[in-house]
Amino acid sequence: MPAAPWQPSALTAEPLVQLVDHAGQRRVDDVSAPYEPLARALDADALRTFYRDMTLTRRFDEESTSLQRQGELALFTQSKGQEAAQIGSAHAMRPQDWAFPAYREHGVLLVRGVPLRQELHLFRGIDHGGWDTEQHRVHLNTLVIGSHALHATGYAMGMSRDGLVGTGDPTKDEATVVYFGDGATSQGDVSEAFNFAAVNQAPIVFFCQNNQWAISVPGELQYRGPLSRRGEGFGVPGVRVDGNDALAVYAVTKTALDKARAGGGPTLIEAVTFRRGAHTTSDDPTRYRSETEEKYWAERDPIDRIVALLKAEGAWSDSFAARVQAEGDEFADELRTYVRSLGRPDPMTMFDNVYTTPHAINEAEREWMRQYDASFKKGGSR
Ligand SMILES: Cc1ncc(C[n+]2csc(CCOP(=O)(O)OP(=O)(O)O)c2C)c(N)n1
Repeated sequence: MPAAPWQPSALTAEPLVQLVDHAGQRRVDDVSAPYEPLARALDADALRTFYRDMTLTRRFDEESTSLQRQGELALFTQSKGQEAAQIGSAHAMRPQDWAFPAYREHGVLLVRGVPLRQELHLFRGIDHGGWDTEQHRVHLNTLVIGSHALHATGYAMGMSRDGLVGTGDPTKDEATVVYFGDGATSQGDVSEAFNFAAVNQAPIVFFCQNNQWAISVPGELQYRGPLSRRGEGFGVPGVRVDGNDALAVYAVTKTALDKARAGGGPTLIEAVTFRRGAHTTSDDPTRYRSETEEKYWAERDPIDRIVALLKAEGAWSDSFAARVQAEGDEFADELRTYVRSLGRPDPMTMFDNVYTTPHAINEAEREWMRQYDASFKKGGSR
């Protein structure tokens, strides 16, 4: 008997908001209808900006991966395939909102104006990124899976206590978006965050990019019920959206953020997407996933989809594509030059900026490290 055709596990019968199909055609059904007007309100310029941002994010992936292969970075986490989820959701934010990323939200950082080259400090082992979090309203990356869901919830609760929620003034009301993966939902921290957020009606959007793999662990070994319903028992309503459809992601996130800022409490968004690259540059996905699966998702690539939409709607031109390409080339050149100029940091800098005021343990550790380092220099073996 021939084997049953491969089926993506994330594509269950669970309702999914989709406004543009993978051939770039607009569509609407009962589930997506409430979101359709928000996507229709995006004009051709806005859609071209989505394309530009997604393309630059992918370029960042490609260049950073090459830099890692050349020994300029210790590690890199690609966002290839997840650009629509990131660009669509980040464009739904207002300037005063806050984002709490995990470690592959390069597209979110780009939209928020964080210089992406600065994110590479982390992957080179220089510092934790070190961008001005207040200026961009983007927290530093978090590599401890799921922990930042609690930090973001606490931050959102602070927004409520500071009287920045439900005032009715769109320039004042604030909300928080926290990004995490499907694997993070298995962490207790994420469940605790759901509970705190619901009980306190915190202005927060939990944005889960279900890219179908937690390193080598597939969805079917991570959860039995749909992730979009994971918050319901805590009192956090959920929405499942096609994470490769930037328009649907934008509309769903904007709806959830507007509700949060107005005092309507948290929402969980499950953006169904696919990590097209490796988990990190240390991983080899060919060891655990099939070519059939990769091909299926390559045909649903988010950038190809928005190109098809722009072409179908007469919003595409070769000169526009060339401009974005030139911008990408310049960005990539600048990124390479910058990373190579960073050199190696003095190991002692790891003790700087740990505490705002002098701290006895920090000072003792600094002194131990200084002596340890000096011991190598004496023997001349370092
Ligand atoms: C608390 C904790 N446990 C384990 C790890 C090791 N780890 C790093 S990434 C990862 C998988 C995360 O998968 P997911 O949340 O789906 O995010 P993705 O990397 O797919 O975006 C794990 C288990 C970690 N960093 N932190």
